[in-house]
Amino acid sequence: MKTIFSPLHAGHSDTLELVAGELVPGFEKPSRAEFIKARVESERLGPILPPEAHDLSAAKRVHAADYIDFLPTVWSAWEAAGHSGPALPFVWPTRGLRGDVRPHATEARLGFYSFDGGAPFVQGTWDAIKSSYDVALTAAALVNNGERAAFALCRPPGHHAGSAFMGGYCYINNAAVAAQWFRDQGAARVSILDVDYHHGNGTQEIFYARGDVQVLNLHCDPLTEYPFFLGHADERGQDAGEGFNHNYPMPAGTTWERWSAALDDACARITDYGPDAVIVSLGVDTFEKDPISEFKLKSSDYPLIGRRIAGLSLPTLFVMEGGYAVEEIGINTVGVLTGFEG
Ligand code: SP5
Ligand code: ZN
Repeated sequence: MKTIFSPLHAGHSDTLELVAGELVPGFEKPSRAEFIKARVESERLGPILPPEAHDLSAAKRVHAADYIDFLPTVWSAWEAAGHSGPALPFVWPTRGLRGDVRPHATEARLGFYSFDGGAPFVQGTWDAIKSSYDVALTAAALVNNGERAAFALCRPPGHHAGSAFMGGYCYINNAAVAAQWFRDQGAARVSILDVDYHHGNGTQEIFYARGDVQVLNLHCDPLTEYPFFLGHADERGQDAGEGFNHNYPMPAGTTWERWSAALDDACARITDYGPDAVIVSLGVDTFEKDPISEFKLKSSDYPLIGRRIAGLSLPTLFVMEGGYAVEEIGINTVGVLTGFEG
């Protein structure tokens, strides 16, 4: 399997996030991608290739144009406003406030285009976002051109980003962009299987009223876990999308036995749906040693995930999402991919 990777991810570094009342170094850090790349090399998964540059038209097929146009402007506007540390929002247009008037101040626009304070900007952030998008589209093209599978080693991740909001370390929803791109290349139906520990709220929001992209999410119950405000089992899609969204919320402490039963059910639904391609939002923060998560999957479980997905016998694009146990992130991620290859 080919891997697409860009070194430009590394400019998105030295971020901060608010955890339990304290600003702490961001869990979503450059070493994540470097450990995965090193494991792709040591396991000889296949060639590692650079992305091709794309314009932003594919991003604007799933995101609002004004949102996408805002992203490259953030850092320079933040600096011009006299700040030097990471750009983070602190105020949001929640219920009872005006969400229809776009403010001028950058700190307010950050809140306008986000659902949390978990998507910081530093100097290299836009170039990293853009490279991650290019990585996803370049890997998607490999699959569209007949490869059985490809690995988009995206950083930053994407599945929390919705049509007009960032959050949870995510800015452009790489998996959603790729799904729409497959549709635009002629695929009739596409499935997105999100195995990240956190609910992929952005992906769900983007496709919620559509029947041409099936979305399946395995995650920790939002009653107790981030992103808290979406991801319940009764969210099944609406209008033309009714019945095409499937959530599998599971409790903290979930191990392979329960998690793999959900995976089996999701895979059976994919087979019933009959897509032309499947996109795996590949987070490995389900790992027992993940520093921000509460599931208990073991490194030996990850190849079994890949094996089960291979059993779908569908063209498959793996898109990197979360996973914060950096020492094992390469082992677990590449474990899925080598398990897929059998
Ligand atoms: C892509 C992805 O996995 N995004 C996850 C964003 C999670 N943001 C909330 C982090 C909360 C961290 N809580 C730390 C608890 C430490 N015990
Ligand atoms: Zn996650």
